[in-house]
Amino acid sequence: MPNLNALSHDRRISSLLDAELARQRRGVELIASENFTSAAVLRAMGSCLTNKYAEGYPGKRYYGGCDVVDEVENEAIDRLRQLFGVAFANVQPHSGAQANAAVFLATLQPGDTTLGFDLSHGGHLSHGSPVNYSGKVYRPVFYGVEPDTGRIDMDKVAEIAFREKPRLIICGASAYARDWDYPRFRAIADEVGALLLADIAHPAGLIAGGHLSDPAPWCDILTSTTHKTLRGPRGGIIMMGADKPNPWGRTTKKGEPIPMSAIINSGVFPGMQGGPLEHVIAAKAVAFGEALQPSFREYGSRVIENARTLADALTAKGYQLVSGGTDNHLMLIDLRNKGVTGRQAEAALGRADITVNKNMVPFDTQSPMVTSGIRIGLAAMTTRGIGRQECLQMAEWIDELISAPDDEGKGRRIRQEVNRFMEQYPLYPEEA
Ligand code: DSN
Repeated sequence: MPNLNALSHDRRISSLLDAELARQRRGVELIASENFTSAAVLRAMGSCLTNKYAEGYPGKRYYGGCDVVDEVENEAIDRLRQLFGVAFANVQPHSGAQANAAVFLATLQPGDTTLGFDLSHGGHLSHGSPVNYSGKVYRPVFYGVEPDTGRIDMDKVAEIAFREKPRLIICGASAYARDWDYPRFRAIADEVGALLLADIAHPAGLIAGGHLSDPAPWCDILTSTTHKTLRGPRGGIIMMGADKPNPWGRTTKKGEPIPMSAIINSGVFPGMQGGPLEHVIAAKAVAFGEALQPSFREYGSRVIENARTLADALTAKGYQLVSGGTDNHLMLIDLRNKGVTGRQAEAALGRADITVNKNMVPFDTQSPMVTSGIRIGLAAMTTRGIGRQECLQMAEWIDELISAPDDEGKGRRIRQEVNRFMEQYPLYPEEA
């Protein structure tokens, strides 16, 4: 654990780090995309590797002095390949959005059609949103969920794909509580001649633990973040189940086919990024090592159990969950029957140190800054050690606060209960 006292000469930043650590310790963290890393991951992040430039890849760098970081990066690659049982891994993307950008750059031409999950139904900005490069440079079309089921109808995906002829189909989301039908996506991609990308940023840790369907045998390329259910440092990765010659017939100067792995690597560097963050890559390696332990599989089971317990408890209190429940670590709650917006609910819960994010629900009539829903995830609280009883307690607090979103007295009272409760689940106890 990096010692925060080492920052004592910079009182301003030191006190802000202390304040953030205190906030993380005392609150109930239900943001579905967050988690708490181990102290070992933090230690690697705060290491001397941040001082090193290493543009290129292990053994082929544009800087001297890379012997050690080459070993670090190779170790991260090997562990990631083992974790997901894949042939190829690139651990350099700085984030999930940059991993996606590198794949788009490597596999598409400007103006090519992409087919992704609608952002307003739970998709991601980097899958073709008009405000993102992916919607400005390419021609995005979307599938979504059905109004009555809240689930993706694969026949509709097929219909859109046959009509629009995308070059790339993307499965994966930021706020979809259900597993994915990768074999059917594969069949559709094959029929229209598209590449298939699975963005597993949210469920990656649950896939690695064997709790959800494995996209690697079906999808050409996988992208992910490393900091959500995978519980590593903030960052991105790209993988392929198998390496193959590129499908466009691109060859080297000697006329040899260029493998997809080389095309994806060049999409990351020099395509999208300069120097890799080797301190983050070291922290990724530490996290992948942790995820290879049997305890990580048990953690994944508990995440899913906790999510189901909270989902059932909220449903019993009259909350409407999009798709009626969850298969993974998260749930999307449509608050329209409660007469409360997502923004109001986020603020009411925040006053009691329960952190969630407001979230659009499918067919939302509110703006993205207001929204009709909230998204809740259990990855972070499961890391802190909670189980079934604690999920039931959280359902009580959530319901009390959302039922009276302007009651500041109730917010103060529940905040005290939350803070006392969290004292039982210490975070980084070695840090003063
Ligand atoms: N911002 C992330 C999330 O919250 O799901 C996705 O990039």
